[in-house]
Amino acid sequence: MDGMHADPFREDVLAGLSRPQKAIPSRWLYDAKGSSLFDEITELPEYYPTRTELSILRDRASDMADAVGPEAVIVEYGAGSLLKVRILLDALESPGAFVPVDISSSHLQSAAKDLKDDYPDLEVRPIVSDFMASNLGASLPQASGRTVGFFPGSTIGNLLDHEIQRFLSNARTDLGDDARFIIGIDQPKSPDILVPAYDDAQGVTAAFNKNLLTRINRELGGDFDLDSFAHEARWNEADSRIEMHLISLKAQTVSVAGEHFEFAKDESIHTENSRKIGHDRFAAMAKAAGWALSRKWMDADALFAMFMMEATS
Ligand code: AVI
Repeated sequence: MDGMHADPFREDVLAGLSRPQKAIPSRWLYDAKGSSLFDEITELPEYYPTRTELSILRDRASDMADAVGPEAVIVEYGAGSLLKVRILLDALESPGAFVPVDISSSHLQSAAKDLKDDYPDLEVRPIVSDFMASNLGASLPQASGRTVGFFPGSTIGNLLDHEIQRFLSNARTDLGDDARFIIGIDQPKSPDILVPAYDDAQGVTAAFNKNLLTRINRELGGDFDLDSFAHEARWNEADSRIEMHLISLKAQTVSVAGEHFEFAKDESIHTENSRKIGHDRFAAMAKAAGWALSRKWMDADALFAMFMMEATS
């Protein structure tokens, strides 16, 4: 065992391909190519979540701002382009500070600088951190307003149950007793809408999923033949989630980092869960972590929800 050279990607892939149901955590989908394919996904006609959440924000930002109150400190988890938070910031009464938290330092610094250029009077204090590993309490600026978490994008749906509980509990501790939290969550709906959203006609989501195999080939010396695997989006009704799989089109052996893995024809690698969490389920998760749901904003078709939580004592 060579602890000095631990490579979490290698470990996750080798362990994941050794399971009876082969599975690789979805965070590894996001190398540079995967991140740009995801940006393309958000513009697809079938992928409704991004544009629906933006429309909810635009329509309801002043209501959200009233619920937040003046001089608030906004803490955005897993901050990306910072496009969505601008809509909230524009509606807030004299926001106290903005704290974007993201694992990618270069991305975070440039997005924070662009934001600062447009909001010269706002204190912007980026924190480079995995939002899951957060212990941000001491780093947060003091202001006379509330501390408010902001987590748009339904990224919470890509986490496992225990990860959601850990994330919400950490946020409750970090944000403090008078905190609020605004979170965007995709809602359960017909598979006739869900499946095409994750298996679009142009094949962008298929390319996003298969890019994981390209990444394994490049970074871990794998020999996956991309034409021997197909993308599949599967609705799992019992767990209220879309699953992405890569299906082996034939019986084959693949090697990765010198290890060999057998695939039967039609056997899959499970690469992502995207859970659709409705009101009651999310209220129970929030309650277990010290939060109460206090508001909900949805689009007219109830495709997507933004919830507000309040810290409970
Ligand atoms: C980032 N996340 C919220 C996306 C989702 O919808 O679960 C990732 C994604 N996977 C396929 N398409 C989009």
